Amino acid sequence: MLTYQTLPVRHVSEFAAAVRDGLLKPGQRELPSKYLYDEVGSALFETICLLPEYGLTRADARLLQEHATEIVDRLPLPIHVAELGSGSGKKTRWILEALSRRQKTYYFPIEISPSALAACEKELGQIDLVSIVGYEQPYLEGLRAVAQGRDDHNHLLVLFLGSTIGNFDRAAGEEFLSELREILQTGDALLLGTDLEKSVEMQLRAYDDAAGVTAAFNRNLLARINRELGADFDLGGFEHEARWNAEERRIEMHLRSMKRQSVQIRASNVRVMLNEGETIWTESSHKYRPAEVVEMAERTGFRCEGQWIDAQWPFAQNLLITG
Ligand code: AVJ
Repeated sequence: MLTYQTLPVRHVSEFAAAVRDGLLKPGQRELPSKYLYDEVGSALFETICLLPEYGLTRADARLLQEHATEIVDRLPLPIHVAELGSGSGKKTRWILEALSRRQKTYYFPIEISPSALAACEKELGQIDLVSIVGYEQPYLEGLRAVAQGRDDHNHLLVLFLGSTIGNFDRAAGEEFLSELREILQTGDALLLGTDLEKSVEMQLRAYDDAAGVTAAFNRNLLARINRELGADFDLGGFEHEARWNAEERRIEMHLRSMKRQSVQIRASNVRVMLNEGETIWTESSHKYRPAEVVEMAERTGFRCEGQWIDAQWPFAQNLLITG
């Protein structure tokens, strides 16, 4: 059974203001990456996960499939499971099945996209001994609601998979972990998926695939702004670019304006002039070193209880326990 704890519909104005601020930013213009994931963007991302160049999701799933029992064996029981960004829920199955062999399990996917929540229910709704309650909220708000609703003898396992943390820059990622820690109690756990550094060629190909799916995913952000904010971006006037920022150790996605052009965004009440060659920065994917994750955990009130690294695609599952 799935019940939605629905918030009032977020206003168009929040999106319009974020687009306005990002496009008017002096120096590098940018758009917040969270807006890449509308219904079309989420479907394109699901397709990215199938691409041979993008090994991240398969590595994430493989680690969970191979080590679910071992991971679950290190958890205090009974335990409820909350997931930040349920996605389609496919990878989560391995953890929920392993847990449900030991206990009746409650699973709380927290996700702002109603379509992703629905997909998750469809994927995971029929596992015996698992009850699903979806929270249609931002991550930490949803997690607070889950934490408040539990009784004291139940621990909480938070899943933050797929290297979603990589969207944050390092300082913000650490701040996020600290805030998350504050919501948890001693002995609660966080299973954190982190994509690891690999060869620059491999990383660039993962974000600039031959079939152009990632390019479509990136351009869809402009299409979405056109659709929802009454803008007139000429999508053909922008080129997808994946860039390795060696100093920050992250892949950046940009949209490069191929010509000098002006764009009007009606709901943002703004017109911007883009120079030929100028870019709009749309997403960052930070890459980590295994030891760095352990240190980050320790600085934010966790200890790393286990780290599993995929042999084919450098990616780590990190089991962090609150101290
Ligand atoms: C969903 C944020 C983990 O950074 O690899 C994939 C998003 N963007 N290809 C990532 C993404 C372009 C993905 N995350």
